[in-house]
Amino acid sequence: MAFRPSSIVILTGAGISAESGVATFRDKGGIWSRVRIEDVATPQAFARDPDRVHDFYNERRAGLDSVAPNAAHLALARLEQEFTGDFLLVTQNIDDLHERAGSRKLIHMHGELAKALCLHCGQRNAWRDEMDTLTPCPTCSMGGGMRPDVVWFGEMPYEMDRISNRLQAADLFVSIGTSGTVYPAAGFVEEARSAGALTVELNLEPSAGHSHFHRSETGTASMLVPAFV
Ligand code: BJW
Repeated sequence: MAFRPSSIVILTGAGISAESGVATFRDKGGIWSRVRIEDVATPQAFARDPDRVHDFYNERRAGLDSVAPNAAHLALARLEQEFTGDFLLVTQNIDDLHERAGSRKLIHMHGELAKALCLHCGQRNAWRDEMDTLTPCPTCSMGGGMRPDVVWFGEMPYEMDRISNRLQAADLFVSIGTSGTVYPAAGFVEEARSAGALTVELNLEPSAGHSHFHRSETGTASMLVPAFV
């Protein structure tokens, strides 16, 4: 008899956007081979040299204008529309390609490039322009507190309670295009599996946690994801 899930959680990582032209982190030539995590992706780096961190994110934010969703993003948006059970897409990516493909039931657990967070008033605002240390907050007008609304190492990823609840209830968990090296996302497969979900990985190569998956398929996201959906 065919397996008919009633609650699906999908986790995506940088690999799903690679064929759209967005750089991954840990592949050959990836972002972490060009810049050091300690220089751009920790709260300490931002405190030490905010201009350096702003430059890094300004460049990546500007890059969003020249990329578009690929067949894998579009297939997940179609799955969300056509699936009648509970559906949640959790992405580690800070690009907006899932939204541009049509996904709506989506959590950006590592934040969003197209949002700014004010450290003075705590307000999040949509943000497409450059940002620097003097940029005033559109809400409280204070300067010196604006930062990209992204989750750096040592910071708590967003909406962990909601994600955990959905992992506990899921009967299908699918991980797409992630190396499985960054926690807590890397632990989702074990959480879903121990709660009874069928777990599937779709990635260019077996991830660090591939042995935790019931099924692991290797190939490009643009080939594997539409076929899987
Ligand atoms: C394809 C493909 C194609 C290619 N088709 N596939 C020891 C010391 C210090 C900290 C820790 C520690 N041990 C654990 C930690 C915690 C730490 C962590 O996990 N560190 C590890 C590195 C060890 N985690 C954290 O700090 C997190 N917070 C946390 O744990 O909070 C708890 C807490 C906080 C405070 C108090 C108490 C508790 C936060 C993690 C934040 C991660 N942030 C980043 C940057 C975000 C902003 C930005 O983008 O700049 O998020 S790092 C970076 O890695 C980014 C990504 O979302 C994340 C995951 O990367 P991803 O998506 O997997 O990309 P890659 O490049 O690694 O993999 C791509 C994959 O795709 C590859 O496998 C390819 O093969 C594949 N691929 N092309 C299909 N076409």
